Amino acid sequence: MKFLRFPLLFLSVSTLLAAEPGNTLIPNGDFENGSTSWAVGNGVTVEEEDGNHFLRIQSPEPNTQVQAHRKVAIPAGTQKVKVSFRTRYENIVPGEANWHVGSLVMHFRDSSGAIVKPDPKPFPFKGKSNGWIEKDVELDVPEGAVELEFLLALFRVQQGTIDFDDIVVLPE
Ligand SMILES: [Ca+2]
Repeated sequence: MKFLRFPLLFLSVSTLLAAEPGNTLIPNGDFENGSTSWAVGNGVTVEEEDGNHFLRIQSPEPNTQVQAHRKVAIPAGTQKVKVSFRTRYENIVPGEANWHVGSLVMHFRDSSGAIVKPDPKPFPFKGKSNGWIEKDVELDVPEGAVELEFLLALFRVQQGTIDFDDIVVLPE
């Protein structure tokens, strides 16, 4: 029965990868504790499928900004962070401006709360994703930055739904 061992090995590796990394800088980036640590606006909910929880942002009417946000502390001396997340979206019809789409936007901020440039490039999403997709980016931490702010949003779209899960921020 040797052939059985490969599927079992694969299963255990998958299970390990699904666990929240212990040293992520963004607790509850996987939404398993609901919206704890997140500021969520109207149209934002935490949903559950097969025991997994994720954030859902749904446009209630055209030209409305619907968002969740939070800031996470960047430990002193951190030069780079790797940000990864999963998203799934459907029927996102953009609004009038080119930034009127679904988006994950990040800003570095200094100890006074001011934005520190350069701003990380936003992740724009429109149309549909055909299921969950994974995204990641490595960011240089600008000098003076002490926090990384996350904005998950539908920016004044005509309609649409976007889900986020497994947001992880790892110092490198
Ligand atoms: Ca989750």
